[in-house]
Amino acid sequence: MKKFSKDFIFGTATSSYQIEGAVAVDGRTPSIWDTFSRTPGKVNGGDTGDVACDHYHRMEEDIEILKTLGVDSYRFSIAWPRIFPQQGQYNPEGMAFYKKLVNRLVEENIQPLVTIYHWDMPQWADDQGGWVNRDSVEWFMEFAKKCFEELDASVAKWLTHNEPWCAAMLGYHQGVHAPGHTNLEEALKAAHHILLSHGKAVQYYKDVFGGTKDIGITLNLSPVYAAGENVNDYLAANNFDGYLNRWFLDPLFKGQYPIDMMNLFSKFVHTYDFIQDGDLDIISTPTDFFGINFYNRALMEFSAASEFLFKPAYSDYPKSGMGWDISPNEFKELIHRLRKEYTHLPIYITENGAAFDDVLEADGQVHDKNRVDYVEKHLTAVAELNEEGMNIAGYYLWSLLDNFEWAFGYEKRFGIVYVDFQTQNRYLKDSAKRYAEVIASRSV
Ligand code: GBH
Repeated sequence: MKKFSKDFIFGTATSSYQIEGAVAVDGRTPSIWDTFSRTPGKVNGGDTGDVACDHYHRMEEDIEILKTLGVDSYRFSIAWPRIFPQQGQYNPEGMAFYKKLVNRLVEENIQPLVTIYHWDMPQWADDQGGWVNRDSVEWFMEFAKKCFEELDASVAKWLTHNEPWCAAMLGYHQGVHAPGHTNLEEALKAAHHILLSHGKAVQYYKDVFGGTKDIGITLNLSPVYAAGENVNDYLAANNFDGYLNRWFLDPLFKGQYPIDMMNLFSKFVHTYDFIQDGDLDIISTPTDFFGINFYNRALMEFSAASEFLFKPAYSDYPKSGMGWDISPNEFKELIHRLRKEYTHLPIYITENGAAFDDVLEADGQVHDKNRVDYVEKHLTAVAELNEEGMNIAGYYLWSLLDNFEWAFGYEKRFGIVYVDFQTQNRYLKDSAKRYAEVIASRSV
């Protein structure tokens, strides 16, 4: 049995577009995900976030579930097009929803961890180039400032961005997320402007706004391994590590982009002039903590045919329902590497969890033993890391509810609470009951 300290933060996480629904309510305008999901062929089954978990209308019920779980904290994000439905037009009605949410959480002694941006950029911003346009930094700042002004008093911690790699690379390079472009130069610009908007928001929060809460950013990180012992596979692994991890870690913590990757990408990029003097100083502005979303390790092999010489290799590891390797040991190696090469900041695991094919029984039970195992293994790893002095300050299970899993629609279920999307009834899965026990006993 592993023990957690009394200050360790147990939480669950969600994001606005994935759970809220109510996409045209109280002045909200479309986001890039409304547009993308309504474009035929982009999302599995043609699913959209139009209704999702209808959380916008069921906030109270969902807070009751958080109380049943006994979480210390709840992580959610703010829908930008509710706050600025049009450029320069602040919408207090949209903000009212989040004010109510943070106030209710505080009343229930649940600390709000607020993600400012979790991928739902307003369509009006995308119409002007989205994150590829450097003006996006100013658009984001206007949004972030309103969030600070209106919500800071009740918020426990701030995250500027969730997973810039996904927003930039999946959205602008691979085209599998909104806005669905396939252009590396655009993706690198998008990544740069997202990181720059992060640094500016941190500086503004601390120096101008005078905020006293902790503020940070969350990256999705996967430790990368070479499939074989040969030098080509090591090259592939290095390149994938650069593409996924170092392209974001290095500017944030070392104030520079990895030069090997700049070199590799340069075939597809006309100029790096979008990286202006002083930008990297802003991007590397110190934060108070570091957020990591961890799901899986990556195993790569050499591929002469692929643009960056890597491709995923066959792995005999057990898999989650996404086909991702279940790899708690490699999670520990990732944290060791971060401690050695990047940062001593407190680390929060801001997402960890797994999709599986859940079955809702006639009696309302969901026996998701595989998810219980997954969570126990990763929480055990967290506890072991803390025994080694790695300072993991908290853990947020992804996700509170089954929800809109981006390009996979509603087919993939990550929740510890089952959502019947026909009735919107919620059912605690076994994993939710187990998590409640872990939290109550502060041990796994
Ligand atoms: C998160 O993204 C999101 O923040 C969240 O909204 C989403 O619902 C949740 O996870 C579940 O998907 O190493 O080649 O196997 C997930 C980010 C990025 C994690 C890609 C898995 C696989 C890359 N994902 N990664 S690979």
